[in-house]
Formats: sequence, C-alpha cells, structure tokens
Amino acid sequence: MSQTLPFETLACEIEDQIAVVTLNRPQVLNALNGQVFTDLKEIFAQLEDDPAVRVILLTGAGEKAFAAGADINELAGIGCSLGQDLSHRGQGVFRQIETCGKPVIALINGYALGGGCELALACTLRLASSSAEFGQPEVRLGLIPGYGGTQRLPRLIGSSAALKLLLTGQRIDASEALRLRLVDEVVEPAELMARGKELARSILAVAPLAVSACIQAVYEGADRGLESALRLESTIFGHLCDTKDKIEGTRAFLEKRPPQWTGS
Ligand code: DAK
Repeated sequence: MSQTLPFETLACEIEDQIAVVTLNRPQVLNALNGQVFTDLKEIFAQLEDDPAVRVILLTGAGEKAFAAGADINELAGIGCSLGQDLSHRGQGVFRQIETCGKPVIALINGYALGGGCELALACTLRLASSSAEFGQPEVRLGLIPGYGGTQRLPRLIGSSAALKLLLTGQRIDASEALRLRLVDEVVEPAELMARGKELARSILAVAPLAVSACIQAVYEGADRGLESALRLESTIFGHLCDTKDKIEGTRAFLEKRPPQWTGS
C-alpha cells in the first residue's frame, strides 16, 4: 500500500518500506529556499520515526535538476550574522539527513550545484543519471559552500580534487563525478529510479539493525583515530551479537533457508 505525505516544496511517497522524497520546485530547478529546509527537516523527522520506512530515496522533480543550489533570490541582502545563522540551520538539516539512521540514496537526475551538491553529499549513497552535472559554484557568487561542502567533499574525494572544484566553481559531468568517486554509479536517465529502488531492495533484504549499525560505525568512526574507531566497531559488533536478528541470520544460514528479520 502506498502513502503520500503532503508538503509545500516536497513530495513524499512511501511504498514497500521505501520512501521517495522529491524536491518539488521544478520551475526554479528545485533551488533550495528556506521553506525547502523547513520541509526537509519535518519529513526526515517523520521518516526517521516511521518503522514502516527502511530506505529513503531523494531526488528532484523534472528532468533538469536534482537541485540547482541555494535559491539565489534569498541570498541577496544577507549579512554576516544572518549568513552564519542560515549556514548553521542548513548544516543542521543536512546533518539530520546524514544521521537519520536509515540509508538515504540520492538519485541525482540533473544539476546538483552548490547547495544541491552539498545535499547529495549528505546522503549515504549517490546514484547519478548520465545527464547529471555537479559543481560548487559558490566562489562565483563571492561565497564558499555553507551547508557542509567544504568538509564533506574533501572527505569523500580527497582535498586536492575537492579544492579543484571549490576554487574554480567549474561544473563536471556524471562520468567525471564517477571517476572522482563523487557518485557511486551512473545510469541512463530513464533507469535512475528503477536502479535506486533495486539498490533499496537489496538493502531491505539484509538485517535492519546491521544496516543502521554499519552507517553508525562508518560515520562515527571517521571522526576518530584508528584505535578509538576500532573500539567503536567492537562495541557495536557486541551489541549486534545480542540481537534476535543475529541469532536468526546465523541459524537461517546453517538451516539453508532465507532469514526472517524482525529488526530486534
Ligand atoms: N536559485 C533561484 N532560481 C534559480 C536557480 C537558483 N539557484 N537556478 C535556476 N533558477 C531559475 C532560473 O532563474 C530560471 O528562472 P526563470 O528565468 O525561468 O524565472 C529557471 O530556474 C530555469 O533556469 P535557467 O533558465 O537558468 O536554466 P538553464 O538550463 O539555462 O541553466 C543552470 C541551468 C543550472 C546552469 C542555471 O540555471 C544556473 O546557473 N543556475 C544557478 C546555479 C547556481 O549558481 N546555484 C547557486 C550555487 S551557490 C548559504 C549557504 C549555502 C549557500 C548559500 C548561502 N548561507 C548559509 C546563507 C549555497 C550557495 C549555492 O548553492
């Protein structure tokens, strides 16, 4: 059964444990205005709490854009204090997406520029259509990325490749984004949603608590030294050993049958 949640700037449909969130301002190439941040905050709070949702796909409406950046109409006239507040608020929403405990797969169907690229970077995985274009053009507006781009981009692709994008503001196509490992896969535009759902289903087939534990271990571990990160892995590993799903997973393997996960 599918469920549709109404928002001013987003569409959200939930079916078979997969939520599809669509940025829905195609007339401005899904530019991110204040209302988009408000709606993203609300929808991700709902999806995080919804046990019927286990994987989230995030995409843009229309054929041209995932998101063409922050809404430039809202940028004019912003001073230091408001700029810092807005940056902090936007970072908070993207961090909420990153740490919602469920895999969030960005389906990048066109332009992912500025804040749009930063939004994709905050997702767990990134699939791109062959027509997608990426860039951090903030320097061309006299700015730097303010929603985590200066931090997540170098962590993902290395500081040198990141700085090349940040300092020039140049756009790159999907094949270059794949070469840089900015995206995980590139598919034809018509196949993007189907491939996203296929990937989501392959995650739905494995143990739910193990999925969220992998995300936690990778993200929390990345901010620690190796010794501390390895202790974190052992701690999480130990907690999973006490779960019903670990008992079921190992038993099902030995009994040569598919496991029945309960997420407990
Ligand atoms: N904001 C507002 N409207 C936008 C937009 C944007 N970012 N991008 C496109 N649009 C609008 C266009 O104005 C146009 O509107 P109409 O003229 O039809 O009314 C409509 O979308 C269609 O766009 P185009 O006609 O330009 O379409 P084209 O195919 O010719 O060109 C394009 C597509 C993506 C190359 C072009 O639209 C473009 O260059 N767009 C702007 C890309 C960009 O520079 N984005 C901003 C990146 S910087 C902050 C934190 C973070 C940030 C800012 C502040 N604070 C904490 C305060 C981040 C900044 C960024 O994201």
